[in-house]
Amino acid sequence: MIHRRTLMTASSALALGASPLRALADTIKLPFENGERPIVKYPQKRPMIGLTQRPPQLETPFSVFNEGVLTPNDAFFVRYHLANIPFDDIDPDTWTIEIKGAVDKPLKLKLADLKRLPAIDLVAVNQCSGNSRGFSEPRVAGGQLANGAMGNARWHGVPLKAVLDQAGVKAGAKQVAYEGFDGPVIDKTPKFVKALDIDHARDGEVMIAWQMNGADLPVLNGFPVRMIVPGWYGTYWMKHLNEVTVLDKEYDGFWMKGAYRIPDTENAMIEPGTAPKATVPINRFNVRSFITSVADGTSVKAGQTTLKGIAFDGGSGIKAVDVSADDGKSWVAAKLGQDLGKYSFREWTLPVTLAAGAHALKVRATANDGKVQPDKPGWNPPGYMRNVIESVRVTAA
Ligand SMILES: Nc1nc2c(c(=O)[nH]1)N[C@H]1C(S)=C(S)[C@@H](COP(=O)(O)O)O[C@H]1N2
Ligand SMILES: [Mo]
Repeated sequence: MIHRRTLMTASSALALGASPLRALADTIKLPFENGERPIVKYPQKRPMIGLTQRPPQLETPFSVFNEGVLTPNDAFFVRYHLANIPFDDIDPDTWTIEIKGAVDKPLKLKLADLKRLPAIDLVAVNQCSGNSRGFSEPRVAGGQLANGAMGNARWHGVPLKAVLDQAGVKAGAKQVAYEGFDGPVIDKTPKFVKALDIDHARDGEVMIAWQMNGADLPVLNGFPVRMIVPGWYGTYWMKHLNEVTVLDKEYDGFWMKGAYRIPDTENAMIEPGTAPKATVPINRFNVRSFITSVADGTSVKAGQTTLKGIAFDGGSGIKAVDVSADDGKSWVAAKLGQDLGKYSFREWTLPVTLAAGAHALKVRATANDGKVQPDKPGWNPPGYMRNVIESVRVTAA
């Protein structure tokens, strides 16, 4: 019975997944040049900020992050690179993940095989490398995103390690490369393939997940299975995963060697407008925090109000969040909310008293590894890893 119901839900969602995007009458203006975006409605999604249509790319309206520390599935952002995504061909019953390359026993695992392995749950933030890119000064090429290309969910699946152990990784293995079923429209475009070092792939936390927040993955977020790489940028979180190849050398395909690279500097940033001397593949998140309870440029009631927001980093966990109600002159420690794990958004709250007039509110997180958000925005050519201390200007009346 349950199986049948799951199937019906999945297939109707898939049929819908192929239906064209519906643009609602509304638009939104993101706070940078050329920031006008349509509000669009996709299957399994609430109205979202439309970035591109082919492939579908959706940004989460920022107010969603004030609803709770887990981002609802229907509001979770969507990022794709390549436009050939045959949603109609996804059949969870026949879906197969091939494990091959430098292994003793190549495997073809069905979803049911995966689900027989001991499952784990882990709360983790998925954030696009280019989240907040639209704020880069000087401006850079790429999807002009505000702060909504991130989300936090409880992922359920099996450690990649369990699957690799079953296949038996050969001695001397260096990396695993993996891909999903979406592909380029033109053959010349390289398929989207990502790679992780073998030890990372076997750390017991990198996982193949089929559920987020207690439900099947939405089609646009990788149904029926995706890779979860806790603390690492979304580019590694392969959706619609169907192939894992163990390599005895470093993977040298375009999406590792030619894209998603950051300056090889202390903080991945360089002098604005210059080119990096050397680059490395993007990897762990830096530390960030946001005020979610009030939006920039809005009015609040004068007097006592409780500010609320979120903070996260690449896996050391949040040690402290400080808030300034006077544009950074003085700082007060906020109270941290429930700890859902070191890869999760951490809620913070702070009661403040705002006299009538204009205020610049700032929030600054410190991670357990000692890293703090910078006062001034860093810059790099792809606009990755922005983590400047955010400001929210409000008028109390
Ligand atoms: N199959 C597939 N997986 C993919 C991508 C893609 O283009 N195709 N994009 C990656 C990037 S860059 C990001 S930021 C995340 C976004 O995950 P989401 O769309 O579920 O939010 O998916 C990753 N996984
Ligand atoms: Mo991304």
